[in-house]
Formats: sequence, structure tokens, C-alpha cells
Amino acid sequence: MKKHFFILLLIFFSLTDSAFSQAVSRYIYVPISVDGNLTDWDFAEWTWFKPQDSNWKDSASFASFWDENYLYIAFQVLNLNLQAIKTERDEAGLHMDDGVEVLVDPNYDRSSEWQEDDFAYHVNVLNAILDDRGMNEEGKYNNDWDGKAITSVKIFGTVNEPRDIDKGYNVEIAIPWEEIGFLPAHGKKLGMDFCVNDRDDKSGEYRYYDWMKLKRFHMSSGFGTVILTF
Ligand SMILES: [Ca+2]
Ligand SMILES: [Ca+2]
Ligand SMILES: [Ca+2]
Ligand SMILES: [Ca+2]
Repeated sequence: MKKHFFILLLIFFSLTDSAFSQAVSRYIYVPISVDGNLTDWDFAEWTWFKPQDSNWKDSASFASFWDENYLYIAFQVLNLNLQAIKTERDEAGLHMDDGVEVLVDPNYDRSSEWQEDDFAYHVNVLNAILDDRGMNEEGKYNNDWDGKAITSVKIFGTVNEPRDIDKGYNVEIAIPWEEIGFLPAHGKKLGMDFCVNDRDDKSGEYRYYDWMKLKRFHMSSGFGTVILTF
């Protein structure tokens, strides 16, 4: 009996974790300066997340603000060995570099397929971008779409110098509302996920973790909810 109770409790908490994860994006009167410096985020509400693998000790946090022009996002990522090799926009494999990924479901329909409105930005620690929106004719994520977001990265350490110990990096992103596709207002909701990609320290392969613990990132039905508030 006791065992069943704990199993039910576990199911409940795993459901609440995935189905009801929410973060708040507060209105900000002074526009964020997208420079990698997070002093303008002093009053933000940070959401912390970490890998599911308990042997993997990295972690990250994200926060969001908005104003009439932009949805702002900031990341603080802890990482001891910064590695990235891609420098060109939409370069294949950029998602495997150390960097962050933001996925947005603007119409908040929480679909299981990647649809026209849904878009993703990868920003690696060299501030190179891989962005996509909707699907192309070949049935792949449409990387030909290039968004207008402004991004900036500040690193604490050295990239591609594994002999030292790095601390991590900050990322700031400003996504224009005209790109998201609606006018921002108090109470408005977006589906979003926040992810960290990591070029694995030992094997040179890559691994990742995200806020919503998704197996497939391009799936808005698994996204958390970001609510705009004043
Ligand atoms: Ca800043
Ligand atoms: Ca959608
Ligand atoms: Ca692109
Ligand atoms: Ca280093």
C-alpha cells in the first residue's frame, strides 16, 4: 500500500513538473543592453535547471523581461571547459558547441509537430547563431529562416583551451515582437524551453540539458509556459 502511494506521488510530481512549469517575464521600463553584462538583470526572477545525470555537475539559470519592442532572455551557465568551433551562421553542427538554445511556441498551441510559428535560436559561446522556424519542403527544420534577434555572449574563461578551468558564460538575447508575431500584454502566454548544449569535455561529442527535460527539443507540447506580467 505504502509503495503504491509513493509511486502515485512520483507520477504526480513528474506530471506537475512537465505540465505546469511556469516562468514569469516582467515588464521593464529601461531597455536591456544586450552586451553580455547582466547588471541590468538585478531584479529578474531566475529559474535554475540542471542535467538529469547526477554525475554531470554543470547547471544554468534563465530569466526574462519584456518591453514594447523585445522579449529579452538571459542565461547564466556554469561550465568548466568552454569549447566551440562553429563561427558561421547556420553552420552544420553548431548545436553541438557549448551554447544555449531557446525554443518558442508563439501561438501557444502546444503542438507535437514543429509548426510555422515555432522557432528556435542556438547561440554558441562564440556568439554564432543557428536559427530555424517551421519545416522546409524536405521535412527538416527550416534553417534558411534567419531571425532578427540581437544576441551577446560574455565568457568567463578561455574557449578551446582545456588546460585551464573555466567558470562559464552569460548570454543575452532580445527577440523583436514583430518576429514573435503578437503585441505583448500583461497575462499573455508563450510556450518556451531553455536549453544548454555542451561539447563534451572527454569525448568531443555533445550532450545537453534543458528546463523541461525533453527528449526532443522541437516539440512545443513539452514546453513550459512563460507569462508576461507588469
Ligand atoms: Ca546587459
Ligand atoms: Ca505553435
Ligand atoms: Ca537560420
Ligand atoms: Ca578553457
